[in-house]
Amino acid sequence: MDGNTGDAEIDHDAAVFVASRPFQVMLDFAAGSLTPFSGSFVRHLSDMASSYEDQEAVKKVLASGDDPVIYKSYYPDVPKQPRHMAFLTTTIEPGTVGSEFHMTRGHHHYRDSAELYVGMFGEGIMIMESRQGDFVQEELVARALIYVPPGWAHRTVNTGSGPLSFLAAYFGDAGHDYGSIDKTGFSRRVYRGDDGPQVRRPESIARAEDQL
Ligand code: PAN
Ligand code: ZN
Repeated sequence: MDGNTGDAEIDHDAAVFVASRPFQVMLDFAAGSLTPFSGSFVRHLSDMASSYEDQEAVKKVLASGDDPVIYKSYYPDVPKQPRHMAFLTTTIEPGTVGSEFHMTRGHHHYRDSAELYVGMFGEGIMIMESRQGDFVQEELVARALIYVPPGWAHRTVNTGSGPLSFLAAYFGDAGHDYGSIDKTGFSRRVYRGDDGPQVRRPESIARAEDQL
């Protein structure tokens, strides 16, 4: 099965715990991959077109016949069940769509549970938002560990000039809820500014709030 496919990925019918054997894989800090890996997925711009604010910019790129790779992930074969720990590497290519930096689609977990991010190389920002609307941003760079508590949606943004690569470890039965983020988005987005990255509310939301 493809990785991170939403609710379908959780093995609801499985016995409470399925034993599996210990294994070792190598983390490639140069390529941002795992060796060996049992699965991988690539997200192109067309796979997450609606995630970006500037829809004119998205249309322009896709109409030119280009469909750039935004990020690629590698994962080992870990049961998607309680008490297992899944992990995945992700490498986000540098660039912007309009003035918004390349980023992951972002998600909640169906089963609210914690996640640990480990920066491997590159420069980025993780934006996180609780179900109550609290917002936190943290820098994701080599050797940074970012702890995402249960109930916080998360998205990773590449603000650097080269690829951003990281490892994320999460509960086997966490599941990935993309729908709620696709619907509501995050309250902030990350833009290329004259003096570096800017994390701010999208213009459309800021305008609506001014009118309240
Ligand atoms: C990460 C993400 C990965 C890709 O492993 O799944 O970076 O981002 P999207 O899943 O938002 O496309 C993670 O947070 N796993 O739970
Ligand atoms: Zn996650």
